[in-house]
Amino acid sequence: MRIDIVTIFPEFFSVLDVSLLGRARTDGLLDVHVHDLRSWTTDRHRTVDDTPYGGGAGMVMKPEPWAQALESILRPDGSSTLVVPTPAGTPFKQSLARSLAVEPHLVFACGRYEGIDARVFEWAASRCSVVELSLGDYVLNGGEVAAMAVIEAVGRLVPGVVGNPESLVEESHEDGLLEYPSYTKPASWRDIDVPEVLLSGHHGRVAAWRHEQQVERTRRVRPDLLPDA
Ligand code: 6GU
Repeated sequence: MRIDIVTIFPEFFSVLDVSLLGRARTDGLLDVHVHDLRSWTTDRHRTVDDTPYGGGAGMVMKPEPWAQALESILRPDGSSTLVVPTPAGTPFKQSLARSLAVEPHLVFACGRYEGIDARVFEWAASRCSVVELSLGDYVLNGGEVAAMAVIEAVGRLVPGVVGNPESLVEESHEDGLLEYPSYTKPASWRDIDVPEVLLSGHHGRVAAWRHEQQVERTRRVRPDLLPDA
């Protein structure tokens, strides 16, 4: 999978060099390119923002540097997906991560300030798929940290990135429920014992207990997930 990221803070993305995703990049599974939006400006001050029409606080990102950037990055055959992290976007869920993971080319547009001139997405819609997504109901200063979260969630679903594909299926959200609690040795630690059933070696009873724990935990902390699960 090819991933391009456009940002005014390319240095944010140094974390993509480490851990599982860093390995996936050196293995050639993820081809990640980070671009500085300012390289598509033409004025002496490399201006990327301006005051909002209609007034109000904050600054808006100018459309032309974005159009120049996207014209040089989007594939001419329309096969690219433009991912725009914004608190005004559709909620990012595991299901959306799964659909993005099968795309050949993701382009992340990381906005700062009060966002990007809305005409950019209208203009881009005839050239690629556009997905505006939000991580949740809170506000970040810009799209960079959100893009990183999306790249990690999507990247680990690309075949070969996670060594044991079985570890992808028994996770929180994959079956619509939260994960069951996990334990390792020793069986008794600081007077707290691992639940007896996990020591029984009885696979059916272990599976039933884990499912029960998933349902109970989901009911307690995320009752909103139960109808779909
Ligand atoms: Cl995707 N972007 C920004 N800027 N803030 C957010 C967000 C995204 N998701 C939650 N808050």
